Order: sequence, then C-alpha cells, then structure tokens
Amino acid sequence: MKLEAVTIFPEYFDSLKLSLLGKAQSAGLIEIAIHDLRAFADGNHKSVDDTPYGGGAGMVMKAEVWGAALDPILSSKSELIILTPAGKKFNQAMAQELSQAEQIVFACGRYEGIDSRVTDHYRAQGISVREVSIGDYVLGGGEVAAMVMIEAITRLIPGVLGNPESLAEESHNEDGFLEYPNYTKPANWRGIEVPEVLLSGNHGEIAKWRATQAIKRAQENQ
Ligand code: JET
Repeated sequence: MKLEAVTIFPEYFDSLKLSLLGKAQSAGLIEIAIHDLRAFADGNHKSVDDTPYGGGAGMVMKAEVWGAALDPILSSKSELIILTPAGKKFNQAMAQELSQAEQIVFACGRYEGIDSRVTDHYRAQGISVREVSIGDYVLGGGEVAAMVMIEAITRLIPGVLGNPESLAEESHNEDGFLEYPNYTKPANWRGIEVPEVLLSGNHGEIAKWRATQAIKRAQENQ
C-alpha cells in the first residue's frame, strides 16, 4: 500500500519512521511519501491561502495550489482523504475498508479549510474522495488526524503487526471494542490483588469473568 500526505508541515510525519511503521516500510509492506504543499505555490510569496469569498474571519487554502499538488499523485485507483471536523466519522470499519486500498492520499488542511471545489473537482474526475473526521473537536490542521488514520489502517495490513493473534482476537470480538481489564505480575501491587479467578487456571471461568467485565466497562463508558 502506498500512503501519501500533502501538508505545509512535512516534518509532522517524521515519527512514521519509528517502530512498527518504520519496519513495515523497510520490509516493503507499505510505502510512505510526504509532499510539501508550499512547493506547489507560485509567486514570490508562495501563498497557499487567501481571504474567503463572502467574507468572514480567517483564510482559505487555495484550490490552484491543492490542484497542482494533487494532480501528479492521484489516479482512478486513489482514495483521497480530506481531514475535516465536518467529515464522516472515522471508525474501525472504515479502517478495515481502507486497509484494502492500493493508494491513500491524505490532504491535510489548515486555517479555515480548503476551497470546497477541490473535493468537487476530484469527485467529478471519478476519484473516491472522502471527507473524514477523527472526532468531534477542532485541530490546528489535518496532520495529526492523518497520522491517527495511518496507524489504524496500516496495523490491519497482513505482516505489519508483529502478533497476528491480537488481530484475530480483535475481530473475533464482534465490534472489536469489548476489552476486559488486563493484569500481569506481581499478583499484589500496592495492596491491590489481581482478581482471584485469573489465578485459578479455570479457562471457562476466566472467559466468563472477562466477558462480564468487558460488558460492564462498555456500559460505564457510554
Ligand atoms: C479534524 C479532523 O481539525 C480537524 O482537521 C483539520 C482541519 C483543521 C482546520 C481546517 C480544516 O479544513 C479541512 C477542509 O476540508 C474540506 O476544509 C481541517 C477534527 N476531527 N477530525
């Protein structure tokens, strides 16, 4: 899978060289390319933004600059993801779907956002364009949101995760979010004992206890 991002802050993505994703790149399982939007801006000032038509506060990112950056990297096979608080909410099902893509391009906007015609134009070209939100809050820009999506998507690619059993266990759970509390040694830490059933060796009882705990926890977090 090829993952690309267009941003005015390419250095944000430096952390993708670390750990799991660094190894996945060396192993040739994924390829990551980061593009500096400003390289596609013209004039002495290399502006990427301008004042909004209709007035109002803040600046809007210019369609011409985004078009110049995106044209050379998009094709009919691309998934173009535009990060925005107004987008469709990202979830595990969307991560599963996107983990099958050949190429994903993340457009990381800043300021008040990107000229809306960028979405319209590439949709009219027959490219899959999704406006995606990672949650109901406003970030300074799409970079961190793109990295959240990259982590969630790439760990589903066969070979990227060290331990395929954790993926199997996750998908065995219908919704993948029924998580029970975990414990490791020592059995007593600061006077708090590990639940006795987990030391019993009774696998049937352990499975029952974990299921009850997971449901209790899910209800508490509604
Ligand atoms: C975000 C994503 O804040 C989020 O995304 C970054 C962002 C910030 C400011 C403007 C912006 O514009 C995007 C745009 O798309 C058409 O104009 C994007 C919060 N949850 N998920």
